[in-house]
Amino acid sequence: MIKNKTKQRIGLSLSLVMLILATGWQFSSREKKASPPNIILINLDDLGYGDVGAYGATALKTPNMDRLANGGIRFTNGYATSSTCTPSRFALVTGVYPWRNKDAKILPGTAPLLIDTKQETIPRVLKKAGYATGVVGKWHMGLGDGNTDWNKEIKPGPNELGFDYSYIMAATQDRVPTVYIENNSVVGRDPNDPIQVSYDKNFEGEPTGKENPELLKMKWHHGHDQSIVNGISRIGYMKGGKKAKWIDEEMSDVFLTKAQRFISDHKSKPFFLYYALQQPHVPRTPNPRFVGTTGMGPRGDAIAEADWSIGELIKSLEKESILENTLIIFTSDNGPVVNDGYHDEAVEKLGKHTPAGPLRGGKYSLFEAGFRVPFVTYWKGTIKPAVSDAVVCQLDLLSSLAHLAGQEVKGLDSQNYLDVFLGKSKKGRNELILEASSRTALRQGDWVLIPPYNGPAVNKAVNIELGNSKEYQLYNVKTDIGQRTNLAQSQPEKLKQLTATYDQLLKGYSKAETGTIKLE
Ligand code: NG6
Ligand code: CA
Repeated sequence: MIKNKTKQRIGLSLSLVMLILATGWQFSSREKKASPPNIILINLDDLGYGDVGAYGATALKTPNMDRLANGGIRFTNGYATSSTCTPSRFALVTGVYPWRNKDAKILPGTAPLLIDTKQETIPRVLKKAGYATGVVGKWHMGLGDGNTDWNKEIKPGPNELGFDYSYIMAATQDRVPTVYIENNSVVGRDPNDPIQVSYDKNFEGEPTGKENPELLKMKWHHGHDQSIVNGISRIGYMKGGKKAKWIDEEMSDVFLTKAQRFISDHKSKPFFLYYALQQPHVPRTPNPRFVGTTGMGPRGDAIAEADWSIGELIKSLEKESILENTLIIFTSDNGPVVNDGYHDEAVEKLGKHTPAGPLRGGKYSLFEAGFRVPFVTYWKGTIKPAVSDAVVCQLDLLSSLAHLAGQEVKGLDSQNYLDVFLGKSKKGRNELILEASSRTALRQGDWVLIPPYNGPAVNKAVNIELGNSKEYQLYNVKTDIGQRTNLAQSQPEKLKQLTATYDQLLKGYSKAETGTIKLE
């Protein structure tokens, strides 16, 4: 009897425990589903459409970029909004077309913050959804109010735009100040060795690349002949901050470590990490571990280094068991350039490699290679591997990611294409305005219209066709990806149609308030 009762009791409590466990499990799995994924936005600097194995590169190996591209959706028509950095990044972060902001041009290191602190941004909208937000790497969207004292708090910056954490370089690797800035403050600043920065004139007694070529380990080709840091002359003048100056060859590891730290610090709640690698922008300074590994000189070696870093980042996610709960977006801010101002053997050792792949032009250009870039979405276990020909643009990440996190955004150029980014639809953008140094072009369907522009056909210093012509240019980029045949003469109806759309779009925009869109 007693035995039986005990048995019954044990049975009862066992089933209770199981019930609790079961409902508890159900609850937590439901919770898991309801909570949006981590998001990592990997943005390279000047990586070309043809620089990645999965996009056709054979002379250069990019196994980790390929892992993302082949295990996720590889977009063949993925665009940055612009063929240079600042406007491209401005549009990415704000969801506003860069040509609407007259200041969205390649910025010096002393430029004030380009984005209004009341502006909607990806980190801000994700923060509203409970995300921890961080940026590590290249910033190049201005900092401070224009009168920055680099020895004090540098405000406003990323932390005033919705990023909880920031570890950045102010502008580019080839521009002063050559220091890291963590949460608005120069890392390693020293009151006894204050930092001074100028883009107008040199500080007395400081050597420059122009006057002291004997101090250089990498010679400048055009521009880049001002202050010398680590044997490399830069754009702009800088004095002081000896302890704070970065060592170029360590930069990739520094950014990777900060990115990994951010991930491990925030693994238990959804996080958004904007990981903005500096490669393969000039000066190309791969760590000695990568020097000579590609046979292509520093440009190839820097890409190999970036690829390795991406692999390490994926490993961190695996180690924390969060890879399957993380959406990774991999892309580049603009197209490729081989010689961008230093003698670094990029031209001599290029061999058969084609950084732009089949596309015409490159960085700075209104032709496709300026802004059509590697573009991949990867989410292990959720996104089915595929190749998508849908037209997608970085401009639309803000709305799409907001949607993913259950947020709505209004009044921006950014549109919601989440289904396309997740591979549920192949219906991308029908119309997209593209920008190159304040000139604009239209992509509509399979067609590209480039209106007439004055200016040189080729930028001789970098050896890139800019897309300028006295004539209208019309290309079918589906049948003629290399933009070899201008159909403006032979397809007058198409030309008329695209010109009308282009005029209408731009007219619509000029009526709207230009520049920033303020939040209520
Ligand atoms: C150009 C620089 C180039 C690069 C570019 C910005 C010269 C001659 N050229 O002005 O080297 O720094 O600006 O690149 O100075 S971007 O990827 O940040 O847009
Ligand atoms: Ca760039």
